[in-house]
Amino acid sequence: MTRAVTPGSYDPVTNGHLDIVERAAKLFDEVVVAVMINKNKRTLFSVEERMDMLRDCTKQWPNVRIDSWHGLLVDYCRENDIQAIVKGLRAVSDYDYELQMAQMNHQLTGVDTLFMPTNPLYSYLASSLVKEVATYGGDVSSLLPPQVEQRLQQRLAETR
Ligand code: COD
Repeated sequence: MTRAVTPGSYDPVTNGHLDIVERAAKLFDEVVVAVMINKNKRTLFSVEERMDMLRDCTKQWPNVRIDSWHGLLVDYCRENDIQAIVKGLRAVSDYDYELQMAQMNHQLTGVDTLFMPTNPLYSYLASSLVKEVATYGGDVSSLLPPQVEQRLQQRLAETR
């Protein structure tokens, strides 16, 4: 069985993330979307909330499942028999850091990283930008699934 992971913070999941997950799900028998827990990073949504949204947005793909992990991604891959890490590349600016991580991860355990060019529709899209635009009342409805946008607007209203 071929198995890949698409790791990220997913705070919250965007249409850019989902495009990569959908395409990965066509290439691998199973794709695990792993919410990576970084205690030093402040997030708008809890891990459970981010996983909930991901479950809801990926339920149409039967070979996709959602998980979370605290620690090194390579350890997650080893423990879960995952052969590949799939990452979306938006721009050259992503490449330097992603290449460095891919090489480090390969050096640590031999796991390979596959880069997928982003769909040009989403090449400017990042969770952090979506949150910033939404905070100041900008329209983000085309960037997120509707149920995620609703939860984002709710959360921002609670924190105002
Ligand atoms: N189009 C296409 N792909 C996209 C888009 C978009 N618009 N937006 C995001 N993506 C993809 C990218 O591949 C990105 O890497 C991934 O989705 C996740 O994005 P985010 O923003 O949710 O998550 P990040 O960038 O905060 O995630 C970084 C990781 C958590 C993956 C990374 O830090 C990690 O692997 N940490 C685990 C600890 C570890 O092993 N550290 C050592 C690394 S060598």
